[in-house]
Amino acid sequence: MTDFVHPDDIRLAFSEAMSAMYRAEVPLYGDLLDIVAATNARVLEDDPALTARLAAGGELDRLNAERHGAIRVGTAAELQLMRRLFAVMGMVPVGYYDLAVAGLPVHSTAFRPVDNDSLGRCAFRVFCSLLRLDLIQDAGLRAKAADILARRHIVTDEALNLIERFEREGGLTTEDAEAFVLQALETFRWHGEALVDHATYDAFSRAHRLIADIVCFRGPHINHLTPRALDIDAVQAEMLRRGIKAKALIEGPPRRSVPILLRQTSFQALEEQILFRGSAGTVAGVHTARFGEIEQRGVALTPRGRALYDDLLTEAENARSLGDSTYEAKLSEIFARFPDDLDDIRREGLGYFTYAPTDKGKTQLLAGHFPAGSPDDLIKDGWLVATPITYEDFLPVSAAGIFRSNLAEGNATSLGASASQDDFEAALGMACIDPFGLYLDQEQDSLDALEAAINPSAG
Ligand code: OOG
Ligand code: NI
Repeated sequence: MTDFVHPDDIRLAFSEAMSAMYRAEVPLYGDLLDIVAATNARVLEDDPALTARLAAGGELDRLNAERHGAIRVGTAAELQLMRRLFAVMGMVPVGYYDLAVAGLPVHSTAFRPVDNDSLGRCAFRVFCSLLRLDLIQDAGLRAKAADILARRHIVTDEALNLIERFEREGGLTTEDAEAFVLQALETFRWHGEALVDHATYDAFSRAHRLIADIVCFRGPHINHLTPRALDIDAVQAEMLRRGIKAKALIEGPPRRSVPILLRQTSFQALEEQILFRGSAGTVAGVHTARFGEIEQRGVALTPRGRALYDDLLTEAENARSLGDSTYEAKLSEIFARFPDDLDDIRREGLGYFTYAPTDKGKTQLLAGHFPAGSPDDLIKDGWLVATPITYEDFLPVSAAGIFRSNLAEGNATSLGASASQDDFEAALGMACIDPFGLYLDQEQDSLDALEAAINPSAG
């Protein structure tokens, strides 16, 4: 049998290559990485409990290479190409995010590894949005967009060959995997020349700046790459100290002692020189698409926890227009109703956890005398330890805030379109995996493993 490279290793190599490429394209990103690495090292030193929890969840080693990127594609065919390209790296579509409610003519998924070992190898994710052509009002513009998109090739011929080989043979050799990484990179590279003339760009831009960004270029340039910070407030303070223009507002839940879900903040998009096509050569202009972002991840919430989060966030939403500091104060006040203690979160069924015997419990297990009892009692008596599962996905309201701040858009006005997960999945060529199911499986697997260790004969 041929020796294939593990998809986790291809993803790791690709993630590093993307990071190096983006660092060369956007120097601010290099500063971000440095600040996050220094802050994370300090947080780990100051917080042994957090360090132990991250180690227990297999997250300590992955941290420095952990990041997510975002791309935007124009058609079903392009989305399917992305699905196939990311599959080579063990990344599958998880979650469906409707952004039309927030006034953005796209809907999205995130390609990511799903099992914990793979996440531990390399937690690289790509948030991928698909343009909803049906939301372009003007029929002429709609047709023009479709025409431009139908003619472009966002994946190189060699990348396509390698994707097909992967699908046919079930893997890639070392040589092919290396070639694949280099070829895949081409899809996400920045191109300073637009596919269209300035007038066409302006027309799309007037319809929606996002449409111009998606339709007028050679392909889905990576628009940000986000490192994971362990203390987003500390990173943000350091950015401001260095004179980097951070967005004042952090999207997501407020600062708490137990971080939940995801907190994110982004930095002003770059204004970049673009060459547009002209009747006599090229014409210079500018475009803004790429920006910086950092994030902090917390406990994955159950549907019950998520419903509470959504309710509280909706309640705070009215305060958004009152300015950032009023909003932040209001958000903290409202979120006081969300338990801020790991045991409470677990006991109230708001978050997902894995369960494992403590050292004392392991000794009992080996001796065949593990005490009977509910997980809660066993935890209280020191036989069992619960480790929170980290949220590996995204949040639609936060994503909308990130999109908007970088499009220089004002407040959200819903496009009045219905969420269309069925259409998205038809375009993708498969269903988006339900993230709640993944977290639940992980929790259940840990309980099953415990049960099997307690009753080895029962299996
Ligand atoms: C994607 C914005 C969403 C996030 O972290 O929520 C996102 C985009 O601007 O294309 O990346
Ligand atoms: Ni992002």
